[in-house]
Amino acid sequence: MQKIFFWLLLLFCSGAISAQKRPNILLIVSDDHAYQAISAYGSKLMQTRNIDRIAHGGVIFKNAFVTNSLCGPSRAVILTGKYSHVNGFKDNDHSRFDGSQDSFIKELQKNGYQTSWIGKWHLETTPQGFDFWQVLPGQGSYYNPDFLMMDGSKKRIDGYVSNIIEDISENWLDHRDTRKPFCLVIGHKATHRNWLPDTADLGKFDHQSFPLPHDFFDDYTGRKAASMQDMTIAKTLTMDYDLKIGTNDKADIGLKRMNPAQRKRYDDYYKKIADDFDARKLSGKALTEWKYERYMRDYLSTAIGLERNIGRVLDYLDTHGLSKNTIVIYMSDQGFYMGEHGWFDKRWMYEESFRTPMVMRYPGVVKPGSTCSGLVMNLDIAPTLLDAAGVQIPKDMQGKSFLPLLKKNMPIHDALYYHYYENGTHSVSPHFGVRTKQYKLICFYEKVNSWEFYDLKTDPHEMHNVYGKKEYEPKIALLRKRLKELIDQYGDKEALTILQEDKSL
Ligand code: SGN
Ligand code: CA
Repeated sequence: MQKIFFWLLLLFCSGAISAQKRPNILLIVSDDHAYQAISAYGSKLMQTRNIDRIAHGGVIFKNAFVTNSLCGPSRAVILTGKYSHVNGFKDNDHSRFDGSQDSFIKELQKNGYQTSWIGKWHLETTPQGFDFWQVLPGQGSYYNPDFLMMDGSKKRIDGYVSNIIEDISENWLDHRDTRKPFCLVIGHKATHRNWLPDTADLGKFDHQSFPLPHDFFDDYTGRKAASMQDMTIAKTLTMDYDLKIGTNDKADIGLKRMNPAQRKRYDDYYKKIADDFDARKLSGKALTEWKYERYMRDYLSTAIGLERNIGRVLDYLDTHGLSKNTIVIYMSDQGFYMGEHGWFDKRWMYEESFRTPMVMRYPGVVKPGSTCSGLVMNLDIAPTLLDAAGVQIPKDMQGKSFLPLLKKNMPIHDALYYHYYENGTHSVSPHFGVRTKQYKLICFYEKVNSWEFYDLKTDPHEMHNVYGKKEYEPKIALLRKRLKELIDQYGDKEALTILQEDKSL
């Protein structure tokens, strides 16, 4: 009897130990954070010590992309490992996430992981598959934000959003069941428009000047869709909402939620800027340059709060002995424009918005200080994390685990498929396309009907659309073939119909 008990105990303990060995997962997804503003990517704009800490302790992805450069769609792709036309969340205007479908979170939960999502969610419906969640309604607020709670209530929490999301995350980690591995997703609101920094960070970039990107005054020659957008720093950024000048208290720019102390610090800071602005009487190019400087200062000051809180969660892992057995991924939901082509915002299949920053630490598997230049997508996050957790990847997931790429340098994609749908805010025409290491083919439809082709080696900033140029015909034909194959492979019927109806083919 005693012997049986001993063996049973041994069996139980070894089971518990192997369960313990499965890595914890911490996925941090920020909003609209540009790689151009991350020092690990070579940015001179600011030091991002904590994001760099993840990169230095693991790998930096130089070629990580999204399938549809927008907040809700990107999160839906990350969760499901499926393209927007399959998971159903195509754009922010009309989509609601069908939470009954499968996700990597549900698979992890079924396999003994404790799961939670804290912060920005932006998928409209109630999160499913989580042991715990506490999320911002919609875009959420920077100051004293409301949170949606699991019991259906709404709770207002005092403070600045990035700090609060981190506090809730640490509190959840403190109270989790330590017998199980965890998967925590921290969804940050920063650095989304309208870039309201923590009052503690106001003015942190006031002594820094910002050279304009060389393509800031792009005239979009040869790019019809680009010429029709509404996302320029010169014209689209608003004086009150975005640049915080002459703010009328009736305009809801996030100030109404502030308490008197926050409001005083805010007013003290922006009042001086408004007075200085009034005195200068700027117009034309000088006004545009001033707008650019203000945009950069607010954006980067908002990024400081994000950065600091990434540092806090890394410190938490260190002080609780969790760093060694926790995979940490930091990524943005998409890339963002820091004035390139004269823009802010995202949406395009052009590099700045299509590519997203992504760094990953995976002790024991990924060598610290590695660089990965293989093509990966947000579509691959779900299968990769399941692979790392030793959970079978459902066959209908469309992404691929990038662990073979990290472990054996085995490429997982030779070409990437992209499809953007929203036809509204910022007036970007819907489009789909394919990108290989060197070339990019884009088909715009609905708003603008046109094709674009870029040689990224000779034209990395995509200023010269060479679609239709004779010398590129063989390459264009090859990419068109690859595009059709990918459309078939991923089952994008809408794109297939557009291709079939296109007279230029
Ligand atoms: C809001 C912003 C847009 C932004 C979208 C989508 N306007 O509509 O500038 O592109 O969100 O962003 S605002 O006036 O409300 O700030 S996303 O990150 O959710 O996709
Ligand atoms: Ca976003």
